[in-house]
Amino acid sequence: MTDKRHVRIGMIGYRFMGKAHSHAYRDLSFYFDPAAVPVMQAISGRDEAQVRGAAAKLGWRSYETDWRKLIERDDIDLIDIGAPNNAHAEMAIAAAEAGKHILCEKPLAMTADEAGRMLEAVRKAGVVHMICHNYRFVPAIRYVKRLIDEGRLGRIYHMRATYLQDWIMDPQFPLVWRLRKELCGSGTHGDLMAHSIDLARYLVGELTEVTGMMETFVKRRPLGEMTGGLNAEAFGERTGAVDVDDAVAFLGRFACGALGVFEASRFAKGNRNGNRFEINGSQGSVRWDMENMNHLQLYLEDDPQGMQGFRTIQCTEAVHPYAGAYWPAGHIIGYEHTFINLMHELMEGIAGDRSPAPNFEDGYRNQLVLDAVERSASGRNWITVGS
Ligand code: SOE
Repeated sequence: MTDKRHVRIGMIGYRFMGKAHSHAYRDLSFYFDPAAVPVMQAISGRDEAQVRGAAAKLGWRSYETDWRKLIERDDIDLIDIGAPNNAHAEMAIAAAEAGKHILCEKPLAMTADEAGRMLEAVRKAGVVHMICHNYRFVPAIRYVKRLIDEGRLGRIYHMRATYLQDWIMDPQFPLVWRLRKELCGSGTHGDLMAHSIDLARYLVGELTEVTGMMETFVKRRPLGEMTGGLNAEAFGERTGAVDVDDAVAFLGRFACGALGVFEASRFAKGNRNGNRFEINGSQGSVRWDMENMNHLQLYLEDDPQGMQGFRTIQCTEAVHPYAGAYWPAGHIIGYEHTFINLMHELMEGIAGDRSPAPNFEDGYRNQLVLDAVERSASGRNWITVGS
C-alpha cells in the first residue's frame, strides 16, 4: 500500500456486484472515517468498450480487460472478485500468491474442496480476506445478534429461513451463467441458500447434519447472458439444458441443539428478494424480512401480561449497529448500504491486519453445508456436515 491509510482496489467485474461494490467504495467516506481508505484504482472486464464505460461511470481511475493484469500491478493492494463462481478459486489463489488482500463474492467457490484450497492460500500468504455476505451488515441483523448474545431470546429452539425470488420463472428467460453448473456450481442453492446458511451460522451457530431436496422446474432454456442486475437477453433460437437447481429445501440440526428449516427458490412468484427468517427462543422470538430490512418483529416473554405480542422495531436508531453512521432515526437505509458497512469492516480489518468475519473460513464452512445438502438431496439421506 502507498501507506497504511490507502488501500488501492482492483475490482473484477462491473455488472450487478461490481456496481454495488463500486458504490460502496465510492461512498464509504461519506459515512465512516475508516482507518484505511479505499482508492478505486482499476476495474476489469473482458469487453473493453463496456469496462471502459463502467470505469468512467462508476469512478475507477483505470481499467483492464484481463484480470491477471490487476494481480500483476504493483499499484493494487486488494483484489475484489465479482466474477462468476467458477472463476473465484483461480482468481483468489493467484491474488493471495501475489500478496493481495481479497474480498470475494459469495458463494466462495464451486465446491468445499475449492473453498478449502482458497482458505489455505490466504492463510499461507498472510493476506486479509473476506467473503461478501452483505446481509450480516444490515443494522437489524446485527441487533438480532446482540439480542441473542445478551440472552434476550433465551435458549434457541428454531430457526426457519426462506430466500425467495421469482426472476427466472419465465421459461424463455435465457440460460445465463447462474443456471449453468460449469459456471456457477449450483443454482438457487449457492446463490441464495448460501446467504441463509451464513445468517444461520452467524446468529445460531454451526449446522452439524442436514437432509435436503432439490428441483429443477424448467429443464431447457434459450441460450443467452446477463445484461446487468437480474436481466438477460437471449442469443437466438438455440436452447440448452438447465443443470442446476431452481429450488432447494433442507432440514438441519444445529450444534446448539436447535432445529433449522431452510428453503430457497427462484420460483416463488411475487417474491423479489424475499430473504427472511424467524428465530424462536425460550424467552422470545424475532422475525426479519429483507424486503422491509430496517424493521424487526420482536416478541419478548417478559413483556407484561396483556401487553405481549410481536412489536415492530425500526432499526435506524444510533443504538442499532451502523445505523448511526447514516441519517437521523427513521430516515432508513437500503440494500446498497449493507455493502458500505461491509467495506467499512474490510478497511478496518486491513488497517488492523486481521480478516473480519465473514472471511474465507466462514466461506469454507458455508460450502461444507452447501455440499452436504447437495449430497443428501441426491442420496435422499441425512449427511453429517464436513463428513
Ligand atoms: C441474485 O439472486 C442475487 O443478486 C444474489 O446473487 C445476491 O447475492 C443477492 O443479494 C440478491 O440476489
